Amino acid sequence: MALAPVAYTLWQQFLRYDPQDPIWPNRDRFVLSNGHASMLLYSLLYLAEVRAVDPKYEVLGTPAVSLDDIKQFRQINSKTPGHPEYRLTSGVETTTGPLGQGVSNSVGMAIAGQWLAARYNRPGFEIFDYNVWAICGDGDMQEGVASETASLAGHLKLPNLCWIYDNNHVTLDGPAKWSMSEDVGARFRAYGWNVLHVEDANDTSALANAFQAFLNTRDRPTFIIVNSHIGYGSPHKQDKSAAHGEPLGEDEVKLAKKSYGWPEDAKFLVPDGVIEHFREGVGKRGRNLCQQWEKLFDDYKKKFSIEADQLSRMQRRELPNGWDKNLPTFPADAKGVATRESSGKVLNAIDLDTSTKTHLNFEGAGEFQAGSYAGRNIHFGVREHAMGSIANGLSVSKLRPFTATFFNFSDYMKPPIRLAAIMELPVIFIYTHDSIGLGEDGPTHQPIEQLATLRAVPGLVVLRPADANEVVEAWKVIMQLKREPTALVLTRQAVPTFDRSRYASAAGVAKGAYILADGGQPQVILMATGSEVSICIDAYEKLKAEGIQARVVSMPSWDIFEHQPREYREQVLPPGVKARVAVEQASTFGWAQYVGPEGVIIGMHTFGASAPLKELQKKFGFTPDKVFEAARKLVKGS
Ligand SMILES: Cc1ncc(C[n+]2csc(CCOP(=O)(O)OP(=O)(O)O)c2C)c(N)n1
Ligand SMILES: [Mg+2]
Repeated sequence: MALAPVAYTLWQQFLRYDPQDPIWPNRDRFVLSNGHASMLLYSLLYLAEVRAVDPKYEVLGTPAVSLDDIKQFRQINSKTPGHPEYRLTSGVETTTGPLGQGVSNSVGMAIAGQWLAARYNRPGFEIFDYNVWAICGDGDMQEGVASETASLAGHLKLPNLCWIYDNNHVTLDGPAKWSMSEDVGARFRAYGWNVLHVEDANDTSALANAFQAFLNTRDRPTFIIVNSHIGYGSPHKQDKSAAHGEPLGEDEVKLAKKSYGWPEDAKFLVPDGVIEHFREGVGKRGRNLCQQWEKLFDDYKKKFSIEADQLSRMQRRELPNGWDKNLPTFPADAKGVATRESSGKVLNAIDLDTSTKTHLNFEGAGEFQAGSYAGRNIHFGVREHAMGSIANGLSVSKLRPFTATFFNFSDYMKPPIRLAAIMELPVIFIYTHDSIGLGEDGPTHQPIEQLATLRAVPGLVVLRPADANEVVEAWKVIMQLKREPTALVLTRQAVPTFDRSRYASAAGVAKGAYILADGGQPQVILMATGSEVSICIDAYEKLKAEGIQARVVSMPSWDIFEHQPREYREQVLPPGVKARVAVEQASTFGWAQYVGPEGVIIGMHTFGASAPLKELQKKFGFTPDKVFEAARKLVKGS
C-alpha cells in the first residue's frame, strides 16, 4: 500500500500504455519485481480497465481483472494468484515473485527495446521508443542476480530502463539493516547508472520530478531510490503480513480506512469517480499514443513491408518461410564431430533474415553494445544467472533468444529456466561440455545430476542429440516450439556421425526416442542419449557377431517421447523385452522407469575426476565392452 502513490503517479502521468490494447508492441513495460505486492498490480489493471487478451493474441472486450477477480485473490483458478503470472493475467508483463527475477527480466525487455529500435526504426518512423519501468524492493537489491543484471545494464548504458527502489528498510527477515549496510545508491552509481532520490513515497510531485528526470536521461539507466514506510505505524508483525500478499487483519483494514476518511466497514469499495479519473489519465493518454502509433505503423508497412512483416511474425512467434531450407546433412564419419560444432553450423544455417537473403553467421552478426544496439550477439561475460533472466526478458518481448554456457553451470541458471517453463517461453538454453566426457577439467566442471534435474522441470524440453544429424533434427524441433523452453545438451568431444544408410534416419528425433539399430525381434534393448549412443552401437555390433539380437534406441528427449502415443512408445520399447541396458554418463536417476526391474543402468554414481576422456571412460565403465557384457549377461544369464 505504501507503493500506491508511486504506482499511481507513474501510471497516471507517465506510463505510455493503452489499457485498450495491452499488447501494443511499443507500450511502456511495467514490471512489479516485488511480486509479493501483487495486489498493487491487480488494482492498477482493474482501475485502469485493462482489457483481456486471449492466447491467439486477440484483445477481448472483457477486463483483464474484474472486481470479482480481486475478491478471488489467491483462490483456485482466479486471475489474481499470489504472485503475478505472465500468461494467466493479461497486462502482467512477466511472472514475478522469486526476488531479483523481475528487475532482471526488465533488463532483457530494455535490451529488446533498444535492439528493435536500432533494427527497425527508420528516419521519421520511430516505431520503437518504449521505456521499461520496474518497481523493486530490498529483497531484489539483496539477490545476486539483480547485481549481475544491473552491472550489465550499466555497461550497456541502456537509456530506456528505470528501476524504482522501494527503500522501506524492511524484509521478511526483519529490518533490512540486520543484513545489509551498503550504500545501494553508491553501488548503482558505480555500475554507471543515474541515481535519484525521493525522500517520501507520498510526495507525488517529487516522484513526478524523478520520473521526468529519467525521461531526460538518455545516456544510461536510471535508479530511483524512494524512501517509504511500510504500514501505518502499527505493530511490525501486522505490517509484514500486509506486505507479503496475505490480506491485512480486520483491525488493520479499519485503521487504514479511518486514516483515509472512508467508511470503516465498507469492503471492496471503489469510490465514485476513481475509474473515470484513470480513464481520463492513463486511459486517454495511452489510447491517443497507441492510435498515433497505429497510423505511423500503417505508413511504415507501406514503405517497409519486409520489416513490417517480420515484426508481425515476431509478435506471433511465427517463423519466416523457408527458414529451414539451408539446413545441412552430415555424411557418415567414424571420427565425427563434437555436437557443439555441428550445432554451431546448423544455427548459422537457419535462415531467419529473409530481408537480406543472407545466411546469418552469428559470429559475424554484430555485437550488442552501447552505441551498436542492432547487434545480435549479447556478451554476458561470466554472468549465467543474468543471462537466463535477461533471455526471459527478451522472450516476453517476442525476440527468440538462445543462451550458451557449460552444462554444469546450468545450476547457476536454474531459477530463470524454471520461470521460462512456468511462463511457457520458447527460450533456447544451449549447454556444451555435457558430461565427464569433457575430461581434464575434472569434477567441478563435469555435470552429473544436471540432466535429471532439468528433465524434472515440467514443460522444459531437454534434448541431448547423439550425432551431427540428430543435432539438425533437434534444431528442427526446437525452432517450431512456441511455448516450451528447451535445454539443448551438447558434447565438447567429437562423436561419430552414424551411417544413416545402415542405421535409421535421424528424423526419429522428432519423436523423442527411436529405434536406431535393430536386428529383428530384439533379445535385449540398449538405450542411450548423446555421446553414449555410439558406445551402444559398438556393443550392438559385437552382440550381433555373437548371434545376439539387440536393438539400439536413441533417446535424445525423454519429454518428447513421453508425449508420443502409447502405441509408438511400446513399439520402441516393447513391454515384453525385459532385458534392457541404459547408458548415460550422468546420474542414473530416472532411468529405472525405462530399464524396468530387471534392467541395468550404466551411469554415474559419484562425481567425475580430472583425467583424459579415455581414462575416465575406462574408470567409470563407459566402454562398448562393458555394455556388451551387461547385455550378454542379461540374455544368457552369465
Ligand atoms: C528468491 C526469493 N527468496 C525469498 C522469497 C520470500 N520473500 C517474499 S517477500 C520477502 C521479503 C522481501 O523484502 P523486500 O523486498 O524488502 O519487500 P518488502 O517486505 O519491503 O515488501 C521474501 C524474503 C522470495 N519471494 N524470493
Ligand atoms: Mg523492504
